[in-house]
Amino acid sequence: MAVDEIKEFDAELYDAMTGELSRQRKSIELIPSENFASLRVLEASGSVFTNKYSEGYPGKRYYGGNEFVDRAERLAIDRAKALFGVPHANVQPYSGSPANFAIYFSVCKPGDVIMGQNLTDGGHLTHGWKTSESGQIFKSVPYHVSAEGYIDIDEARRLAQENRPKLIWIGASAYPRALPLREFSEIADSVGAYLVADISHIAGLVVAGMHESPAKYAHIIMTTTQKTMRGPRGAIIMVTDKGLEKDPELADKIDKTVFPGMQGGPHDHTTAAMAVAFKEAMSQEFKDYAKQMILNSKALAEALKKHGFRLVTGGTDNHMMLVDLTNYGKGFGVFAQEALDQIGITVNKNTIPKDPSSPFYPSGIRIGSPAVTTRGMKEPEMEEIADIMSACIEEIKDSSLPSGKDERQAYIRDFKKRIGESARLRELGEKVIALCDRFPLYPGLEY
Ligand code: DSN
Repeated sequence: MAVDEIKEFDAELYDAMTGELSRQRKSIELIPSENFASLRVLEASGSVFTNKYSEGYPGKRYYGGNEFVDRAERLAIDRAKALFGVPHANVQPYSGSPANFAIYFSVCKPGDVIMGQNLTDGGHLTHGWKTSESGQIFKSVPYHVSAEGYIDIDEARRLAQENRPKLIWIGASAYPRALPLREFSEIADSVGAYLVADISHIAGLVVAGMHESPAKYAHIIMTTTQKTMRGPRGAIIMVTDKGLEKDPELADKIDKTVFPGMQGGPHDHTTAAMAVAFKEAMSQEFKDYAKQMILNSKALAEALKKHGFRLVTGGTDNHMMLVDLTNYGKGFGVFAQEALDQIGITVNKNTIPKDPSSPFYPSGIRIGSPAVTTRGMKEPEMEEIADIMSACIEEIKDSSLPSGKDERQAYIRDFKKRIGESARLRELGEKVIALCDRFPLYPGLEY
């Protein structure tokens, strides 16, 4: 997969592309929603399917010349149905957020009550957060996690009884434990709500049997395909048997909302890449990958705990964990993210339950194992990563977020300058590169 044409034609973009490839190769990627797609997936994403318009669905298109697109889309649909054990799949949503809005507009009307996990408790923006249209078009009644970080099922049950939502989300962006699917299905059924499982984070675990499947509990399942599924950037919406029992027209409603309700031509190159990723996800190799992802996540969690870090809920059942840094000070997640970035460990700052600070200056970081596991790293490397992270945090432990807004910005500017000059962080950065070099990424790929 050479990019010689770009190299010849556009030196500036070529420079950005080589920079990004080198960044990915030389850093430890711990953002739990990121991964490394296979060269096969990248080839399909960059294929001639980019050129085609195919509004409609296989066999029912508004444009000619779709016989090969139809084949690709049918492959993606059939493989998604087989992987997730569902009777219907729509593989056209451009991404997770538009997919979630397509679900809303298939089963809800503006002003209807919806329930989702609160954003600062680990939920997703589109599950009803106030700055998302989902929190403005619908009446959002969020549920929360307990002080220990587990979903507060009793609160969710009470809120559902009191508010009679039309739709309830189960699924999160920052939740390190198994989803209480059976409990949420009982809650949704008791008030006649649609239960929608947004499994964007855990889909790869679900298809490999490493997390319980929502297929028998939820009416609708949505997942993005680029996270633990290791596919292209896109999303799919599935209707379960339970969903069709509740509303035999549900699949049709979803399809009509996606197209022509909300989207025009599907991204056929992404559909093709999904087909490849789904075929990969059917393999024993993928099952082994998912198993190792969890072993690595647990090993990283244990190693961090040995270094004295507090993890929300005390650990993890899945591919991710939330590190609570409140003992270093309010908003310390900002410093941790910057300093780790400086040494080549990529994480994201994240709120922790009952965060004393704000989502922009949160007190924790969110980390996970999908990408490092794809690189081939195992439990011993998780311990090495925890050692490096601990040494990095130790180096910046005296940093503290001022309370005034202007002072904060000046302090963070100065902090970045200081970490850029730190000999200790430079030394840790060299360790990161040495570790990465032992696990080559895309060997043979030349930009
Ligand atoms: N941005 C994704 C994540 O990082 O979890 C969710 O949309």
